[in-house]
Amino acid sequence: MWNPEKEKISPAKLRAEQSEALRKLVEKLYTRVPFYREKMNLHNIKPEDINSIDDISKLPFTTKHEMRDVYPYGLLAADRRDIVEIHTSSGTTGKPVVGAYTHNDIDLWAEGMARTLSMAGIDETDTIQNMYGYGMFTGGLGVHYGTRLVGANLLPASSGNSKRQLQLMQDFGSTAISCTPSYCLYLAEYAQEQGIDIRELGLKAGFFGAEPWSENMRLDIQNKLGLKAYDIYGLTEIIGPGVAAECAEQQGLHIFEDLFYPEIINPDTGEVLPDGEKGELVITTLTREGSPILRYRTRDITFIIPEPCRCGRTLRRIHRLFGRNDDMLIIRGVNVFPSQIEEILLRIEGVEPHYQIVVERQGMLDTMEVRVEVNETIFSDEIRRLEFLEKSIRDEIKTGLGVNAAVKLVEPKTIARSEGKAKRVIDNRNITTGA
Ligand code: DLL
Repeated sequence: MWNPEKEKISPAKLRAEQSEALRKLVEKLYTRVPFYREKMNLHNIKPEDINSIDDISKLPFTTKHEMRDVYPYGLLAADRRDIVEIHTSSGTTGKPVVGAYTHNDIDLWAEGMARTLSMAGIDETDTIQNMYGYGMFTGGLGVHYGTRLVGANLLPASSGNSKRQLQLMQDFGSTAISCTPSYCLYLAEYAQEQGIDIRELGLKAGFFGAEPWSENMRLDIQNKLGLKAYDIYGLTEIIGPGVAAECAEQQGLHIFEDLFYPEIINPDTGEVLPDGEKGELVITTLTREGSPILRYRTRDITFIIPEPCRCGRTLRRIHRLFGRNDDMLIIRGVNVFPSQIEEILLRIEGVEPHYQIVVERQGMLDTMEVRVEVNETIFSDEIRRLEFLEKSIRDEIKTGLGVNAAVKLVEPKTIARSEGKAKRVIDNRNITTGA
C-alpha cells in the first residue's frame, strides 16, 4: 500500500480531515475566485455556513458548461506565478476545460497515481511502458508522475506506433503497461499479425481507463495479454487519472476520498443519493490549489459500493463506470449505455471486441444498429450461419436490455482502431445534448 495512513484511515478521522479541508477550500474560493463568490452569493451561502463535510450539499454544483464559459483562467485560485503546468480536455464538443497545477498539485497528482500503481504491486523493480498520449491530455503525464514517485523504470512511450511499442516491450522487458483498453486490444491484434506472442513478454499488470469498458472486455484483455487488467479513473477537470483505481480484488475502484470528495446525485433533481444507489458522480477537489472545483458534475454514472473491501483499504469504492450521461442512448424510451451492449457482445462466441453503434432518427423514433466484427472463421462461413449469429445477438440485446437493435456483422479489422479513446457511437440524430 502506497500510503497506508490515508488508504486505511478511520472513517472518523477521514470526516474530520474532509471537514477541515472543505472549510478552507470554501473560504479560499469565496475570497479568490469571483466565479465562486458570485455563485455562492446567488445561493445565499457564506463561508461561515460551511462547518463540516455534511454541509457540502448546501453548496452549488459546478458544470462543464460553466467551466467553458470562464475559459481559460476563470477558475484559477492561485497566483499565475505559482502555476507550473496546464492541461486541457480535447474540446471535441466545444471549448476545452482547463486544469491548472501548482507544484503541490503535481505532487497531489503523483500521490493519486502512486496509490493507483501500488494497488497492482508496482515498485522499483518494475518497468512501466506508458502508452497514454503525452501532451495536453492528462493520461500521459499523470501516469508519468506517479511512476516516478513509485520509482519504477519508466518508458514514456506515449501513444501510437505499435511496431515501436512492441519493440520497446521486448527490448526493455516491460512488466506493466498503461493505455486505453481499446488500444490495448488493438496492440494485441497487431502483435499477433507480427507473429509475436504478447503473452510471452512477461507483462503482469495493465492500467486501463479514459473510456468505459466492460467486465467482459477485461476478461478478454487479461486472456489475450496474460496480465491483470486494472480499471483506473480520472478526469481533466479534477486532476487527470489518479482519482480512483482498482486494487487487486478488482471489485470496484477505491476513490481517493481524502483528496477528492465523492457524491452520487440524481442527475435530474440534483438530490444526493445514499451509497448503493446509481446516479451521477459529483466530485469536490479538497486540497487542490491551482484550479480547485466545487461539486463538479462529472456526468459519469456509477454508485458507491457500501461494503468494505477485502483488501483492507477503508477508502470507499465506486462501481466500474457505466458510461457518461451524454453517451447514454435512449432508444424508444429505454436507457442504454454502449458498455452494456459491449458486455453482451463479448459473451458471444466468435464476436471480436471491436464494435460501433450507429443511432439514427426515423420520424420521432430512434433506431440503433450495432456493427460488430466477427472472426475470420465465422465471416467466411455460410450466409445462413451468419444470419443465425446476427439473430442471436439481436435476441440477447432484446432480452438483456429490452431494446430492439439491428445487428450487422462486419469483416475482421474493418472497424476503425484507436490509439486513444475509441469512438463507439456514431450519432446521426443531430440532437444537441448541451454537454
Ligand atoms: O481520460 C483521464 C484519464 C487518463 C483517466 C488515463 C484514466 C486513464 P478526460 O480526457 O478529461 O480525462 O476524460 C475524462 O473519461 O469523465 C469518463 O467519462 C471517462 N473515463 C475516464 N476513466 C474512465 C474509466 C481522462 N476507467 C472522462 N472508465 C471521464 C470509464 C472513464 N470511463
